[in-house]
Amino acid sequence: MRRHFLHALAATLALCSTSALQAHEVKAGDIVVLHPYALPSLKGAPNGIGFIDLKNTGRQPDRLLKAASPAVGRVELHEMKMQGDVMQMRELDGIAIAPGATVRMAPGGLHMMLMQLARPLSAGDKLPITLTFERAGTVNTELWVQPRDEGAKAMDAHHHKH
Ligand SMILES: [Cu+2]
Repeated sequence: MRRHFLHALAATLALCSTSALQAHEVKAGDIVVLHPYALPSLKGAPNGIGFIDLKNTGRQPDRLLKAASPAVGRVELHEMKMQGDVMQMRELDGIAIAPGATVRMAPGGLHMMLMQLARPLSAGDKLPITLTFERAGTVNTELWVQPRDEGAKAMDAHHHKH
């Protein structure tokens, strides 16, 4: 029994250190930017795709106005939605974050389109990115390039272990 317990503990510790390595966060005023990441780019693809979660810990609504990175031509805020049977992507002029709310970007939903990559994105790369909020101002962070599964695992570990 004791042996099993130790195994479980070791597994938990391994998960936690994994999430610490793969998830990071940064604060701008009342906004917490959680685990910014990007997917490795597909071979020959001109564009990449990145994700962040935005938590508003304040009492005022805020809005992500734009994102920019020196590593790409420009960053667009996009939303994917099913229109009937067709998945459609449209550019947003901002993303509202209500007080107390967490806005999650994810494959198939809100995302940042990294247009005109200077070079392909490979797992392990870190892409500097600057986010500008209406109230919280500007904050710099990095998109960590990792395959989708690792990103999801890191998020699960983060959300379930704390
Ligand atoms: Cu897009």
